Amino acid sequence: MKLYYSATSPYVRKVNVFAVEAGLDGKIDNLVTNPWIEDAGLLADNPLSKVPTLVMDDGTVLFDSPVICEYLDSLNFGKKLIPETGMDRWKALRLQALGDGILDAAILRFLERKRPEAQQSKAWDYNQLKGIQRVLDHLESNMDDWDDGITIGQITVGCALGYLDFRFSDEDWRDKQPVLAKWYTTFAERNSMKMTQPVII
Ligand SMILES: N[C@@H](CCC(=O)N[C@@H](CS)C(=O)NCC(=O)O)C(=O)O
Repeated sequence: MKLYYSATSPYVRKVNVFAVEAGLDGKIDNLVTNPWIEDAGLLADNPLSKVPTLVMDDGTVLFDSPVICEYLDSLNFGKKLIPETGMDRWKALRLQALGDGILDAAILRFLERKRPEAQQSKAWDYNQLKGIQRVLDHLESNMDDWDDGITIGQITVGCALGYLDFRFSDEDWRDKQPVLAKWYTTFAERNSMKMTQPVII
């Protein structure tokens, strides 16, 4: 399998962490691309021109990290990372949605900061920040509801917190979320997280 890859994309990281946790380490070749600059190969495979985009061995293309992770879990012969039935499934998917929501807002903030300063909107940035803070507060108060093992939900939240540290290290979230911070310290020690640290190339 091939994965259109950017070393700073947290959604790509999510897929790569998921692959390692699913026992698929070494089964995916990362194909380095910059989705913000037209890449003919990526455009031909994904009209959205976004990473992650996965090309299966038979040439079938999948995109959007939740879809790619579903596929990877179908190849996972160990404990499923996306519970297949029951309330565990809905809780894991809901947690994934919260983690992806943090990422969507954080990416919007990052892109806003790249615009010429005169065009940046502080109010708009603040609105995204408030959304992230609301989700962090929610996570902090609801962690006793998390699955004991590892699921797509925890992987996504872990990658989201990693992205906040990577891009917004001046705004430490740990002060207000000590329980989440403690969880993340342990989670970040997993091999899958260490192997996929974001780097600016
Ligand atoms: N919902 C998508 C988000 C993917 C995404 O937004 N990726 C960014 C990089 S972090 C991208 O490729 N952006 C390029 C663009 O929007 O043109 C997922 O979960 O995979």
